Amino acid sequence: MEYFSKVKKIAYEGPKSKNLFAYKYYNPEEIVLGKKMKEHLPFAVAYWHTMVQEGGDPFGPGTFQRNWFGKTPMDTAKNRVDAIFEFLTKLDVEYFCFHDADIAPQGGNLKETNKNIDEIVSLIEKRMKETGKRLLWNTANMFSDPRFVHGAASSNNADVFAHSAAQVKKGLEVGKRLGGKNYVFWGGREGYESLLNTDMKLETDNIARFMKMAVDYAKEIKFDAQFLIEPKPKEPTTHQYDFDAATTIAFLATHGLQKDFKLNIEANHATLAGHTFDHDLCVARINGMLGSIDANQGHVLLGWDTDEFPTDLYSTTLGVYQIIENGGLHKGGINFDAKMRRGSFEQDDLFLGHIAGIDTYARALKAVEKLKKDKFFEDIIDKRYASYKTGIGAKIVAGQTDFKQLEEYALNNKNLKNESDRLETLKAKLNDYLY
Ligand code: XLS
Ligand code: NI
Ligand code: NI
Repeated sequence: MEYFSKVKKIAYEGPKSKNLFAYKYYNPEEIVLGKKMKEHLPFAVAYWHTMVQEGGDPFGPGTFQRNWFGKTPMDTAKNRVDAIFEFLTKLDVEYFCFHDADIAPQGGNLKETNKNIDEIVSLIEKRMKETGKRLLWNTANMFSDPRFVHGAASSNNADVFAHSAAQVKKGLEVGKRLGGKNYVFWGGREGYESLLNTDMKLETDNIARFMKMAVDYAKEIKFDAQFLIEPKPKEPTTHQYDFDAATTIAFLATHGLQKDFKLNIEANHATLAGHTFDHDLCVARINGMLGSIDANQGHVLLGWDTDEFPTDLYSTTLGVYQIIENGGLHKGGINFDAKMRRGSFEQDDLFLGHIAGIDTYARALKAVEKLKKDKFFEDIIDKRYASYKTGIGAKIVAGQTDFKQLEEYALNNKNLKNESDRLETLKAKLNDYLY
């Protein structure tokens, strides 16, 4: 059956087009900064938001009209496979991402669950071959089921740790079978509510043990995906262990895991942590840890993970700038971890949300192209740090000086003078590039 029968393949029609179901800026084959747009921006659709969300909120049930519900959970799961591949094909997006729990329903026990997964994975594999679509990453949902009430790898209950290990083991096998490019850990309930009852050292050491076992198993089965950790500061727990990029990098370094992992940076998680999107991307990038992106945005007035489609050109442009400075995302991609607002309940709205996000990233890429051509940021940085190019500054950077020399320099220096940043002018100039 055709699930989106009213929608034809979304094509580039240019900025003047009035057709809602068309790209105005995303022109996949267009060359920007030496590469095709689609190579700069390897988009992915998130199974959980697009196929599974029903649009409920704490005050009311779901509103989303979807035509893939079947008689049994397995029927629905099978219909969803057909629906997502139709969606990817019509949207002209190459990648998708999923949690184990998104694709197949839980059985009465682990064995039955794995059987359900295998059955659905066979269907996915078939559709991937037919359509050429690819798996950007998969992950394990170790937060929804009540067994994860106290965490997964950080649970106080070793049986839950073991169950989680079995789940990730299966996830790695599935990732390998489907040729997944990355494997993601978002530490859903890996955090704590209160130190009154928490052994933080044991919990974080256990997470590290868990990660090591995952890396070892992937090697054993020759699954060469890039492992990614997705930082998030709060929600659901008060103190999430992977607070932000810096905290997560420190955790990986402490436990000797830095070379086995990179980060999946989500825009709304960065802002929840009190950072900008580009801040967390930059922290990851300068540490050689920028792996992939969960594209979305928070609402400026709401303090939680609202997972809106990214339409803010300002923050997206600064984000794309970091991708370009990173030399691209390599194995990573741009996954729309974004959902429709409850009021956008028609099934076609799923296209419109993705088109809005994709066009925003495309416009951002074009803005970055102009910024790079003008050496906008390069000139600012060059000028601002010029004192490190010559004289004492050059010596500091080359590691050719010490405190005694620096004291001597300071004692003789009659001319210490700072310059104004003129940040207001810079911000106003940046606006010229955005619209
Ligand atoms: C939740 C996370 C989640 C991860 C995948 O806030 O963003 O959706 O991306 O588990
Ligand atoms: Ni995410
Ligand atoms: Ni999120």
